[in-house]
Amino acid sequence: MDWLNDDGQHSLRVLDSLVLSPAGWSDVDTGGPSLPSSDCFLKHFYYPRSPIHNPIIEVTYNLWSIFPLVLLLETSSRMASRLPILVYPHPNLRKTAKPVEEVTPEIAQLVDDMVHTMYEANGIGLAAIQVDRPLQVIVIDTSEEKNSPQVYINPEIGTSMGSQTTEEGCLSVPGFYEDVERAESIQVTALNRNGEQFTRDLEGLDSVCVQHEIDHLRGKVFVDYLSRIKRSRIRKKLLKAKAA
Ligand code: QAP
Ligand code: CO
Repeated sequence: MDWLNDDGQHSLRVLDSLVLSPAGWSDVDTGGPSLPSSDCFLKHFYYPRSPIHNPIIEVTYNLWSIFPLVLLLETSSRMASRLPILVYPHPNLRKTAKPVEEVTPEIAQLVDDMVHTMYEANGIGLAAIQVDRPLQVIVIDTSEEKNSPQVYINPEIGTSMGSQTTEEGCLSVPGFYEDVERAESIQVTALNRNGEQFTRDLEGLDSVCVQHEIDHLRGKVFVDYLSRIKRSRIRKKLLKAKAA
């Protein structure tokens, strides 16, 4: 929570929602290097790539002037972490994911970590199984700008219609892409990050991506749709790459 920066000064990362609380700090979100205080000033300002994460502000401060802020920080959640992704044929990719009983702050943190991990790995979808958490949680973002994360907890496909063939990849099968045939459109019911139920009609890439991720929750990987010969070639190459 508190560490020394290069100059040996104390430095803090502050969630912007908290910065609004102390009097006179509300102009911080303009991003300028202009925090108006004699013993505390804005050092650095940036937005992480995931919009559902809070913007981070780093301030250099006088220990005593920041004291009320330190108390607020103790109740806040930590920054999103990049989680290690299991690579095929890791046996844990074959587990069956358990339903989430309640969307607790820990589950919300897992969601944030997964979105962050997906963006860092340049993915468009990630299931909790892939980060070795066998829970029914998936995140996707098929937008061009990578600013529209979608969260599906305990997802269930109601109806599905038509078919489409898409070249798929998988963060757990790095470097391999193959055509897979799936339903064209689906209706999915799930919980969001706030634990609220929703139903959505998906088509195109969103539909493919959610179907691919729901497969992960059942221990299924897209290579299972390929011929045995293609699958064993991929398996061999990834095992070899792991050993190297
Ligand atoms: C599932 O997969 C998906 O090999 C998500 O080197 C993919 O995000 C559904 C990725 C395509 C539908 C169509 C794969 C990134 C990302 C790699 C991914 C790689 C870097 C895969
Ligand atoms: Co995948």
